[in-house]
Parts: sequence; C-alpha cells; structure tokens
Amino acid sequence: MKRLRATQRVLSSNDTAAAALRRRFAEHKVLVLNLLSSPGSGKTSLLERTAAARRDTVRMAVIEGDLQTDRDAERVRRAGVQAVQINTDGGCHLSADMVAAALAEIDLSALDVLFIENVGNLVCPAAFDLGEDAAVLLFSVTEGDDKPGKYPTAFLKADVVVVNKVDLVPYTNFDTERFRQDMQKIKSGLPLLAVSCTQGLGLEDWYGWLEDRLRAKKGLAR
Ligand SMILES: Nc1nc2c(ncn2[C@@H]2O[C@H](COP(=O)(O)OP(=O)(O)O)[C@@H](O)[C@H]2O)c(=O)[nH]1
Ligand SMILES: [Mg+2]
Repeated sequence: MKRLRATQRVLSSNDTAAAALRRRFAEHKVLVLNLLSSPGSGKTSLLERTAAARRDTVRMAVIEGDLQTDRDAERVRRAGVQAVQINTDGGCHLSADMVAAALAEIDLSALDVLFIENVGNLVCPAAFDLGEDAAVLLFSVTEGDDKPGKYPTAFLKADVVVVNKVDLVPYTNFDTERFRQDMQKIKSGLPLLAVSCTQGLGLEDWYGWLEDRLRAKKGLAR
C-alpha cells in the first residue's frame, strides 16, 4: 500500500512538470515526439535518417536518453542536428524534470520539431508523460509479431507505430498482418508504418506522417 502511494506521488509530480513543458512547447509551436522502443529497434537510426533527409527544411533538435554514454547524441550530431544527451545512471525512463533540464541547452524559438529518444524499454517510459504531442512506438521485425498483446500500455500510449528492419523479414517469422491485427485490438485506428532505416525503405511515409503532424501543430491547412 505504501509503495502504491509513493508511485502515485512520483507520477503526479511528473504530471505537473509535464504540463509545464507542454505549455512551453505550445508557446513556441514546437512539435514534440517521444520515441519509445526496446533497445536496438532503431530509434537512433530513424533519427539519423530523418536528420539527414529533412534538416534543411525542418528545424529540429534531439534529446537523447540513455543509461550511460553519449554515443547516440554523437550519432545525431554527425547527421547535422543538435543533440543533448541525458544519462539516467540506471533509471529506466526519462522524466519531465530531466527533459526540462535538457531544455536549458535548446532554443525552442529556433525549432519546429523536438525529438525525445527515450531509454530503450517498453514498460517504464510508457508511464511518464514528457509533455509530448505524440508518442512514436518503434518495433523491429526481429522482436516477434506477438508483442502488441504483451505490451498493451505502450500501444495505448502510441500515436503511430513504426515497424523497422523490414529488410530482415525474409529471415524471420514476423507476420505484419498478424502484428497489425493484434495492435488494432488494443487501439483501433492506430497507424502502422513499415520501414527499413538501413535500406531506406518506407521512409517517405514516415516523413509524410511527420510533416502532417507539423502542419497541424503550426495550425496550417494541408
Ligand atoms: N538490418 C537492419 N538493421 C537496422 C535497421 N535499422 C537499424 N538497424 C541496426 O540496428 C542496430 C540498433 O539500431 P539503433 O538505431 O542504435 O537502435 P536504438 O537502440 O533503438 O536507438 C544498429 O546496429 C543499426 O544499424 C534496419 O532497418 N535494418
Ligand atoms: Mg538509440
């Protein structure tokens, strides 16, 4: 019981900090996307691709969350986009306070999109609001097509699901239709995009989704 109350306190203080973030992001009309996945699904690869393809037309920055190292921030910087690394030192998710601290290094008035790459984990990050406009849930085909039913909270939080590494489908038993049906049972209408970050497949659909969300955030008609 004590533990339950402590958990509720942590979540409600996070909600207060997330609401403050959401007001700041709204003030600057910055689209904020929270990327969730297991370790290795391809979050940083998707950000590298997006940076290389859109950095001249979309002003973007990335907050990278990892237990240790600044390897992911380095990768994003090499793709030509500002990246701020947060190390959680063992923490399994980013919290709104950590994002607020990282914002000290980011000029929101000079941005269109802020990506937040959460710590690789399908469980804890789903419980912590970061003031984002949308959650992007990544999966890779090597993780198996049975995951929607096993991780419903992550799918309920998601606004789009990106299935990555479709180049590897021939070497796995991943069935995209089975995955789609399982996912729709949890959240009907949730969009699914199939991509390969290394082969550059399906990425135009992802950029299209991103640009639609950006137009909506800026209050522009399609
Ligand atoms: N075959 C294949 N490998 C990929 C693809 N996307 C990423 N990878 C590889 O998967 C590994 C993990 O990717 P990374 O972007 O670091 O995942 P993260 O931990 O979610 O950020 C790296 O070795 C990538 O090169 C893909 O579309 N196909
Ligand atoms: Mg990464």
